[in-house]
Amino acid sequence: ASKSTLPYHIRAASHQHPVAQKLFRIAEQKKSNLIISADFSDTEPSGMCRRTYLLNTLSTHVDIIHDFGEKTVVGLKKLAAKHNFMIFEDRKFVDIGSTVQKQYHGGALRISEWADIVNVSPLGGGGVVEALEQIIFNETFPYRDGRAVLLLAEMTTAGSLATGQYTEQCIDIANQSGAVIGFVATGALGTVNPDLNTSAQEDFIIFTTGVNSYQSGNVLGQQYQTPEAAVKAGSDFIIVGRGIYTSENRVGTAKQYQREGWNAYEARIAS
Ligand code: 6AU
Repeated sequence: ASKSTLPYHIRAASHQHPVAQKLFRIAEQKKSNLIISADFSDTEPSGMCRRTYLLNTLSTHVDIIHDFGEKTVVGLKKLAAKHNFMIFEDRKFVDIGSTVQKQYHGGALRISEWADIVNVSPLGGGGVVEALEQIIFNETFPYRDGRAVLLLAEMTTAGSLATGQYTEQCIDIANQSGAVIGFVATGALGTVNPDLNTSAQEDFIIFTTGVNSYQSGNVLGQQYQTPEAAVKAGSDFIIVGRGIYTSENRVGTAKQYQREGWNAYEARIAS
């Protein structure tokens, strides 16, 4: 599978989607392709984002926040603006389009108001992406250029059914969409032209979970690879959860992942 050896700033300049451009720009500014998966269940977890200069994007699961409300929304948006990071709500929309529209826009979690990026499990086909696009590209929607979608093309869990033809069809769905900027996948999916030099060529971005420097798996089936292995395999942004937030020294550990991810990226673009 091919992977991009182009630097983020070139990809930022040639990408057509403003969310992708911003992701790449933040990466260059902070020298960080690290996404921290903040799987916390409180609105104010202690010390969550104290060193946000390390962070490209914050990945959230707001449906596990027991005191979710106005304070969470305002706090998240404020933090993201102040410290220049993006917010990826890892909601994994999987239902029929009409239900997903209600889950995304309005509802209890008001995801469309604050999440720059959301992801979709297109088990029911491409209609779910169309459903999100009807909201995002609606003339009355105030965040039109600031919202993007990822497709969950693979999963990191043992025995995942998202393989082979399923993954291929995710690529087809993405190619027909204006809102999809990339995939959650364990590595390159063969979608990136390594010699990308025309803005007409879609540059899908690979977001990789299951990243941990010290563990290879855990009891619930999660399977890990190191930041270096992930980036070498074509990951553009690494998503790290427990590897960072269960560490006694979260800031030091986040810094270490940031360095490992960035060094691997530099090695890849030099190759
Ligand atoms: O580093 P961890 O294992 O503590 O956390 C990984 C994070 C969790 C998962 O819900 C999420 O990544 N995830 C995803 C996403 C982001 O879509 C896909 C997947 O295949 N595996 C996975 O772990 O928040």
